[in-house]
Amino acid sequence: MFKKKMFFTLLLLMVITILAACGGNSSEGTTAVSGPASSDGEARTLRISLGLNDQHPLYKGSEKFKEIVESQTDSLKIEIYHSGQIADDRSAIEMLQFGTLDITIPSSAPFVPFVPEYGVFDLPFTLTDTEMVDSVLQGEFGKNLAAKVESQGVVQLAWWENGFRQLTNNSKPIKTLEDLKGLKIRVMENETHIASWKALGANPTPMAFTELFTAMQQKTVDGQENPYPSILLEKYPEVQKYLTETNHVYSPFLFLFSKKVWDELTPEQQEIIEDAAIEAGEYNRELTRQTAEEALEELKSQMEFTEISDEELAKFKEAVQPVIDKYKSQIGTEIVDQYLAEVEKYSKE
Ligand code: KDG
Repeated sequence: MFKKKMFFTLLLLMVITILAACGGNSSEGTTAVSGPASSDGEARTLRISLGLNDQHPLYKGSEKFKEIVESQTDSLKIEIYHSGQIADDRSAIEMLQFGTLDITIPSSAPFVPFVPEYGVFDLPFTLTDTEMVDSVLQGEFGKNLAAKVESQGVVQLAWWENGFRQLTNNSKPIKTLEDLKGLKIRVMENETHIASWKALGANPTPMAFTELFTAMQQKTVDGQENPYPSILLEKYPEVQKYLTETNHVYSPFLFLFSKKVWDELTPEQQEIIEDAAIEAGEYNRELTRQTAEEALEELKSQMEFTEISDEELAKFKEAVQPVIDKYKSQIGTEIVDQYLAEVEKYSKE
């Protein structure tokens, strides 16, 4: 009898040990990449996932964020993973929701399936210059919008900048709406972007950013659209001949933090991180704008550059107006009206 009891006790102990050992790997099946809570005085490691490479102002801004945080506390360490090493934008956002990743800074477009109101930024030809961008995003509108995301298991700490998006392709110079007919263009995984390029006569293919360069190299697509810094620093002239200035959409970057991880931090740690995200965001925006100007000059020497005349641009805007009307309700009529009012207000100033 005693031997039997001993046997079962030992068995129980073994099961508990095995279960404890498995606890480290996240139940969601993804490898836990969020740093352990620091109970033993060890610094907690926070990992940032980025889609762009380490030459981009997004990475430079993240380095600034790391520098500020680590200069203010020994309790936090920041590790930056660029070029989609950990995940593409959508998967990275999902990992934040699970708490298996701490920070990601995607464009707003891949975030729309999570919070539809962010679709306001996908409405073409609304934001037209960086001063307008700052007055809309750094003002009440931006603050109120960012406050809507916590229900999705993330916290938005700041607005960083991707920039005004431009068109590249490998087939022909684009000067007119007619030139876009049938052009196979990679777009972000976002319904409004797909509908906009269809309305312009092109043939849009939604795809994760991490797959884009290969798709152009293998001619799965003819072209793509991104801001000048990404076009230059991700080396698109190696696989694209033609560059067209369209400024068709402004893409903000969202500094997103896992709500699960956020709630585990101390109020002091939260304050340091939030202030650093805002300060590094200012640095990122300035650097991105400077880089955009320099990149355009460099790209003009590497690609055939064309611009769209005001007359043709009016045709572009007319062609996408039905898309704005159609997606207004899907994004949310109230938030779209507020957004367009902010844009209008600025245009009148
Ligand atoms: O992480 C950065 C990417 O989110 C960003 O570059 C996405 O603009 C983007 C695109 O074209 O997918």
